[in-house]
Amino acid sequence: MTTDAQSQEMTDGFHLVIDALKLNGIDTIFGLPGIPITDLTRKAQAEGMRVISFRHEQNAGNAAAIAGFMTQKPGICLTVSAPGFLNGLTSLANATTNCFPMILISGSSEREIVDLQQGDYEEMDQLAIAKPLCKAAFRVLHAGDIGVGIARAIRAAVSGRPGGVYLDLPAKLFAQTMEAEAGKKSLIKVVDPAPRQIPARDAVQRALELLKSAKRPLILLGKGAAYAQADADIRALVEKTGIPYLPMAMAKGLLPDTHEQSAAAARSFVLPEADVVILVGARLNWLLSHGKGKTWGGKDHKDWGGQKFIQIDISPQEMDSNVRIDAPLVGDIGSCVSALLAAIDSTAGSSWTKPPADWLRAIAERKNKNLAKMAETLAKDPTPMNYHSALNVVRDIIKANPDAILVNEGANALDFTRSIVDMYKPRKRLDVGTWGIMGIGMGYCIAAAVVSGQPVIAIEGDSAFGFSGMEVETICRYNLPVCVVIFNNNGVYRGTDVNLGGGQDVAPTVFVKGARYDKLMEAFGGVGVHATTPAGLRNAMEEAIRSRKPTLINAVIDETAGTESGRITSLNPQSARKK
Ligand code: FYN
Ligand code: ADP
Repeated sequence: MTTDAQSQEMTDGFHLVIDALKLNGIDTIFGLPGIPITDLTRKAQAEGMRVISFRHEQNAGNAAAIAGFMTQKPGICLTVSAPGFLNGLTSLANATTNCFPMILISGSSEREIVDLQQGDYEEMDQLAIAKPLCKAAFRVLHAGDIGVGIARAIRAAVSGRPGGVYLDLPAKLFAQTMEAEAGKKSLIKVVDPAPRQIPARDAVQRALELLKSAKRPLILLGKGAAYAQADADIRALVEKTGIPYLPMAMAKGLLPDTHEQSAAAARSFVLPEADVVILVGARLNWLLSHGKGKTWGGKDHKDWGGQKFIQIDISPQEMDSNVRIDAPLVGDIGSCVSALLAAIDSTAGSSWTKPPADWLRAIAERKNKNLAKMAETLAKDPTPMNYHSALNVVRDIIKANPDAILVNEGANALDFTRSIVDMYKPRKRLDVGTWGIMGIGMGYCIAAAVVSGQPVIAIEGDSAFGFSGMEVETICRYNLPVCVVIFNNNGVYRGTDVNLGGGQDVAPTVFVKGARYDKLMEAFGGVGVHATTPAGLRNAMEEAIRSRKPTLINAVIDETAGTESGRITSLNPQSARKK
């Protein structure tokens, strides 16, 4: 067998993988070359695919996952065997947890040696390890099966509830040759990879009846609603019914955050007060206090608040996962929302009764109070700069550039940005998601810029940035319009902790004081800015958007600003002993 299929009539594993991806409209690979997939990255580029090469596989995987979220096509991450595969695995698990479609393709070592545990180069039973962390996992042993393998991976990633898929490609496969004609015939162009799932008529009716009985209804939009790209129908549902809505973090902008029906600024008021809640692509997990407890008006942390739920979700098993779902509406969000709209039209015509005025008034009061309080805080200009005065700038920049994509991670840097920076368009806010994961920053930025061509702004805690910081080289290499703003307060949460043991080492949460992250960007030819005032930050961000040059702004924040774990302090156990 030759290692390089020169003959016109022959093809090989390398080309079949590329042809199968291209046949299915996949034009980008996020990865990191090395044994045994180096030639695959080269040949993919030669065949016209965009190959974005990273410095660490986890970042490539995060890029693939968020590309999947943004496009509804599985994002592809390509890695080498064992260690490269493991580095990519965190992002595969994170994609699965967040319901983002991605395919992790890893090269692997010789099966017969791996299975006998004879000590191969990068020996590992990757398929077995990947299985519990993803939606599906496949291995292809014969070139003639590559078409089926990739078709199965695509379907598994995007159909039903989207998620991560692992595809194991042993080194020997790539060099396998077969006749080009037979190879071509073996490929599959997947027809209707994510079939619509129409909700049952009686389920729609049940949801409608429950909705009609509501006195204090609320719509909760989650990132599943953002993923579904049913923007117009979701907006119509909100506006036609007049029901106040609350966006989860990555659903911000599905309707503009400035929409008068947004109850985001009255969150802790509407959750316990609502009587009927429509969940649209949002799970009742920890981010929603599991649908019960004090957040929802219950007496203690396990007590049901009395809400009735209509849940729109593609996964039937999601229903009743935490509390009773009175009206499950199972199907894809586009189909469910349009069915609900049609049912509203046919039963109520133009006479749909809007929610009671006292409910809307109470929300408006609470919301306006919070907005006024926020406006007051944002107007202050303290020295040193703090989260609020810095984010006031970011808020203006996003308002002036609503197509820009905002990537956000950290603890306080995440929580303050979420509530201060309004989003105006769908799928423009990309953040730490279901796990609250740190490290998605630069991977998400790179994919967002590559996929959309729009400017990307990352608001990063200084700790969060560290997980993917080396990818600023990647950002420079591909000359991407990414502006990274690091809120630098010298440590995890803040920079003021002391060593309780009294030794020479700084406390575990403290970093080098006065670090100049901007120099990191300059090292690779990008623009670095050291900003200590809102005016300096504003100038630098405006220039970054205008020039589209890779930019990193080291925004120096008061090192005492910020609280431990941000707004989720309650999840962080503290020792009862004093020392
Ligand atoms: C929201 N709020 C606002 C606005 N938007 N006030 C004024 N103006 C605007 N635009 C108010 C809102 O009503 C809340 O006040 C408060 O701001 C916070 O809003 P938020 O963020 O929506 O609510 P909350 O309670 O923080 O949400 C809970 C949560 C969230 C769990 C969904 O904290 C979250 O998504 N956390 C993710 C944390 C994470 O993953 N961290 C990474 C790991 S950090 P009140 O209504 O007065 O309460 C590792 O340490
Ligand atoms: P959030 O964190 O914003 O609350 P989650 O990730 O918890 O959002 O929930 C997203 C939900 O959306 C998941 O339960 C998932 O099954 C569902 N989902 C994703 N895509 C679709 C779709 N196209 N149609 C219906 N449901 C979807």
